[in-house]
Amino acid sequence: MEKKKFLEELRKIDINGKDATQLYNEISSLAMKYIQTSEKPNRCASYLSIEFLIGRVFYNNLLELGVLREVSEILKEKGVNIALFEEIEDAALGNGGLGRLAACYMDSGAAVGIPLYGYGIRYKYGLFRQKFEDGFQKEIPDDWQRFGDPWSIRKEEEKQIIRFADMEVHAVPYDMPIIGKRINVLRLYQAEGSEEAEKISGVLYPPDDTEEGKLLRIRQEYFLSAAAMGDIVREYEKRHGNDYKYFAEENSIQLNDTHPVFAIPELIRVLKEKGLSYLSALKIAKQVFNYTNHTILPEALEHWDVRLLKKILPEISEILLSINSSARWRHRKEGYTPQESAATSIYIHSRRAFSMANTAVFVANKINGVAEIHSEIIKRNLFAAEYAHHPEKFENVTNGVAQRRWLELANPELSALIDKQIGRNWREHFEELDKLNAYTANEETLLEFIQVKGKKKEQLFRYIEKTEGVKIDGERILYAQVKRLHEYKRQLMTAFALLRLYYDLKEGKLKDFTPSVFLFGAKSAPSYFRAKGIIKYINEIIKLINADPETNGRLTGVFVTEYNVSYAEKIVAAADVSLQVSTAGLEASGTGNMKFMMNGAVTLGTMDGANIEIVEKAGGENNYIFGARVEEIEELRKGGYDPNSYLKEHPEWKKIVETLTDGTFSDEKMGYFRELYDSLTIGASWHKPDHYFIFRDLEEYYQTILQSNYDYKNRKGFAQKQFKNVANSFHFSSDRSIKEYAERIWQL
Ligand code: 26Q
Repeated sequence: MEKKKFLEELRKIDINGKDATQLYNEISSLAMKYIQTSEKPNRCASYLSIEFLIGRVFYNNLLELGVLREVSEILKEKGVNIALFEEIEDAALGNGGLGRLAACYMDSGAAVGIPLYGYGIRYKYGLFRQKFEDGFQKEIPDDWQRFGDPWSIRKEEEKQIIRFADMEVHAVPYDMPIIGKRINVLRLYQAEGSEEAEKISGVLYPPDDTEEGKLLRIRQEYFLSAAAMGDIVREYEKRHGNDYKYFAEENSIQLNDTHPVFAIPELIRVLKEKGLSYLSALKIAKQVFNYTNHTILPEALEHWDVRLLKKILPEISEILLSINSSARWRHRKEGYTPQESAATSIYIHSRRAFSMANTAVFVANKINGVAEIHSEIIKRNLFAAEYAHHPEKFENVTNGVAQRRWLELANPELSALIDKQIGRNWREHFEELDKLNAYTANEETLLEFIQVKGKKKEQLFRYIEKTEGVKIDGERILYAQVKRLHEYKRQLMTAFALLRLYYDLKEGKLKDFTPSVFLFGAKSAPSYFRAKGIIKYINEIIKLINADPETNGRLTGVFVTEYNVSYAEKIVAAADVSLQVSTAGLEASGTGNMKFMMNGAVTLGTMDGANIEIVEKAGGENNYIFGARVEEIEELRKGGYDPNSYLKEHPEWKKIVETLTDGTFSDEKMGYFRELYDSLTIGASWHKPDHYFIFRDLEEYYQTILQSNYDYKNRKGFAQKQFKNVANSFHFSSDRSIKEYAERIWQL
């Protein structure tokens, strides 16, 4: 980029009478004029994902272009604070970890110079925006394009036609440059051509409880898969015409979970259309595709009805049946037992449906989990049959996060402190962070660190005061649990612990309690009844606590509204304690945990997902681990777990849990709280009572919170734990992850 010219032109911009949106578009468009995407080499990797949770692009792009500081200064001269652009809302084309991971990987691919090309959907409406009304979550459509979309370029001439049995749809690419050592492209497709067509890129995760909803989901997944495959094949043909023998050599395609798995039968379909035999096409597919699993929860494993597929994608359905036959033939040849055959079956007779995970597992060259423990669990349980015959197909690539967004941008104050000790190289070479270990016992460094934390907390508290109307003052220890709302993440367990703190404080049982803030941030899927009940319950508890003058100043709860990437940037920088308390075995990795660690929060959590690696790197003495390990949970699941007898023996917790039904709190007769109570004590929706083992871990959780709270009294000692986490977070950079993908999976 010609930095100087850009800045010169920026100086000439007239700001008079322009609002934030206008200026945002003008400056962004100006920057875009200077951005030239890198040449695409013959061999590259494509990353297919139904979500890309990019968040705010403006600051990140200026940062990557190396002009953020200068732009800020020039605007200042004109009387504009660059923070003005915080008014521009995030593009939330994703809903959680998997989507944010895709965004961090795009960032890292460009940063380390790997040719990595993203393919996704340009949803008109991203993840809903959240409001609370009386503590109930309300959803508002996310019309992110009302601010314009200056960082994308519509590529009319590269549009394609996607064919369903009953309709044709135009897939129009919008290219977003991803800036780093290389400039890669994230290509998001918009569906056009008719009102029906437009629905396909209408919203992220449309409800799929009706047949119509399911068909729309299938259309979305196929739309993404077919557009991406069409693009990749067309690029290839520019070089080799109709000779496909180099296709596998030049392409590696990563399937981000099963949502883009239709890319497999689609590639086979296209290659057959070009004249290849089914078997040659399958052979190519087996070389180019790789599959990342992100969850073992049975309800999140996709199965598509053969009847629905036949209706709108008959050819794809036929090809899936062929792949199923190929798999059966191969499994017989390789001696899979009947049980193993059943477990790996692509077409599942009893359900009249295709298992998208098994399709991916059979075809993929490499299959990976997203943290060590998760990769072990998929080898041992979910994909054990395949692992028994093809251990060479399995890899682990522990997730990572982009330190440029999650440390440099989110926490310039801590970044400056790091720069002072070890220089500026860590932005591209995060392993250099290790050098901070020389300063973890340095008094002056720790005092500066404490100051930085204090400042970030102060900034966050003022922001919370403005946006949530909750006033927080004085020195506080900040506990944060921010992530999607799901029962397995156990926000409900934190709610119980928080309520217990409140009662114990009131009864004078907690001497020397360091004033604390418990911060929650989470969106619930609109149709997830129980998750919505948990949100309301937490909000009720917070209302009770914050209104009580007796505990005021010592305990505050806050549930931030509209938790998103930009809010996360503020929270991870400020938190002292990162709450990561999922039932062991169920959080595949977590990436929030890494963002907190990098910013110097200790992890208070279970031995699950990447928490295990965090503790391994930063030391058990610098984190707070509690609760049942995976092995114990697996034992408990086999039988012998009785939540009711636990409650009988622990009246202090029984009293807390019964606030769900004894009238302490009101859900306005909506039945949320009663249903939650039943789910814990009787069981519901095919689950046993307390399916996520809250009562197994609750008391230990509470004691661990108290321990951390007590340790914080020694502020310097606690700061040392926190700073050790920063110093040892280099493993969790997505630069490291993406290099592992490039070397071990894509062979780039
Ligand atoms: C499946 C079927 C039907 C409808 C929806 C879905 C569905 C949609 C989204 C299933 C799963 C997802 C998203 C999963 C996800 O975000 N998983 C998270 O991935 C992160 C990145 O690897 C991990 O860090 C988290 O542990 C994991 O929960």
